[in-house]
Amino acid sequence: MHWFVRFLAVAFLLILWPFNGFAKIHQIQMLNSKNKQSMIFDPDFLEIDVGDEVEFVPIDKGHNSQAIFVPRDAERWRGKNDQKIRVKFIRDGIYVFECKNHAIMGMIGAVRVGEVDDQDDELKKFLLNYQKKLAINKNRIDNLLKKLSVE
Ligand SMILES: [Cu+2]
Repeated sequence: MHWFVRFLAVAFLLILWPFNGFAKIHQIQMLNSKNKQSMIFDPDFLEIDVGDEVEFVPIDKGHNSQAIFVPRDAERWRGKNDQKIRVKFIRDGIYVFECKNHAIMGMIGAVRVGEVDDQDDELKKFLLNYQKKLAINKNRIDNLLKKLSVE
């Protein structure tokens, strides 16, 4: 490659670097079952960078993804049943989501975006209240608290 073309290519990449040209797209599947667990997001927890996107993929029918706890001033999302939706996270913090049809069965997950304080009493309180409403799979909330390290 001519040196000047190479120079332009490198300069172009350096200019793009701080923007979201390199943001990743992650996937979370919505499943009826996996490893003897029923009605589950897979994975149910992700750590991503600010600017990344998460695509919720309805592998099985009868699920949706909707935000139920988001950082202050962050936008919520509400997917329809059987809808594949992609959410872009532009604000750091912890986001919790559920499938409305199987919330009572603990079909819930979380995304940690960017740098977050480990202690978040509001989030912990929210999840412990949520846990009380579950008919089964209460241990999923304990696992989520562990992954979020806010127990
Ligand atoms: Cu569901």
